[in-house]
Amino acid sequence: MPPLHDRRKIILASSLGLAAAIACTACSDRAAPVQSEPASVIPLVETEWVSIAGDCFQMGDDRTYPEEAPVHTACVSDFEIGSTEVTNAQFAAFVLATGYLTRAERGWRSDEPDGPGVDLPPASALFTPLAARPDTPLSWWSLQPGASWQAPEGSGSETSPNYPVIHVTRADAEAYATWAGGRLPTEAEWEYAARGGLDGSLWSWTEAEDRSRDKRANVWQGLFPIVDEGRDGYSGLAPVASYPPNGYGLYDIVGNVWEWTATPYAGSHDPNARQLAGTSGADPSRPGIAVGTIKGGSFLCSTSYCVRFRPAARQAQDLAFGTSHIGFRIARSVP
Ligand SMILES: [Ca+2]
Ligand SMILES: [Ca+2]
Repeated sequence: MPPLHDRRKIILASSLGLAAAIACTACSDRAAPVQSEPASVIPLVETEWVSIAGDCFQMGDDRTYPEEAPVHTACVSDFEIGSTEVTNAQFAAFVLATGYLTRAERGWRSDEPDGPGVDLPPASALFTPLAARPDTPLSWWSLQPGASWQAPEGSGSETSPNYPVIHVTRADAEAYATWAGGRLPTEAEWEYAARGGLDGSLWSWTEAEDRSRDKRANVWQGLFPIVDEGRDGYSGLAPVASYPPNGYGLYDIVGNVWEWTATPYAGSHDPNARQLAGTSGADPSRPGIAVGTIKGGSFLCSTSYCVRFRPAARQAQDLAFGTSHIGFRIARSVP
């Protein structure tokens, strides 16, 4: 079988139609971006599954942030996981088949369970570098009306088929996963897969490879959150599989977009924290908010602010909202 990069050049009639469909949902009367893109970025719509042999491993990290500790033994069964983050083209196939509307497209009513408790119009959280927002020096996140997976920066903005889908909640991701014949990975499955066979490593690559980090993952270079120098080739999102895979053949397992897992967030790996988290999750800094665990960091991760583009890194995310730097990949169990 040819490598993924070559297989992505295969123009499938179905993917071309879906790519054109998603392009048109975002740009209405403008030309579909896929029509002018080279064949190398024509997306595959089907999931490229990677088989992971189950094992026990050392999960977590005691060398970095406290929420990643303590290192402990975790075990996973055999499973399969998508080689890339779910793309807009893949998500478009789901939407076309089911008519699904994401939470960002629906907004919230104040009386809906598990919501923010107030009426909110369709919107999603959008990052804007401070250099572009001198009027709001203390915040680089805002709730952008009209922002969704189809219009990532708000009404009228455009996206591309081969970019990771963003502005999705965990429930949105779970709906896609179920339709695609899978589920979200657990945090343990995700972390084991992200390590790529490098048990105990700080990175999803070797220490030697870390010397060429700018070629390994899409993160932020420069002073966060002012200016992203883009020395890794991209300021902001990158098309999936733009960087080398890890040892298990997984692309962008760190960087590009954070990825939802099925695991409720706990403040650390301490058993007491896990028990406190229950099924709704618990973030000690925001008690009472239902939170899930996201993994892998994003294009916003920077050594000057947040070194979370590592397998052990983890973060809480409000289940009610997506953002412009969170996507997901799917997994499935092996019978
Ligand atoms: Ca980058
Ligand atoms: Ca990622």
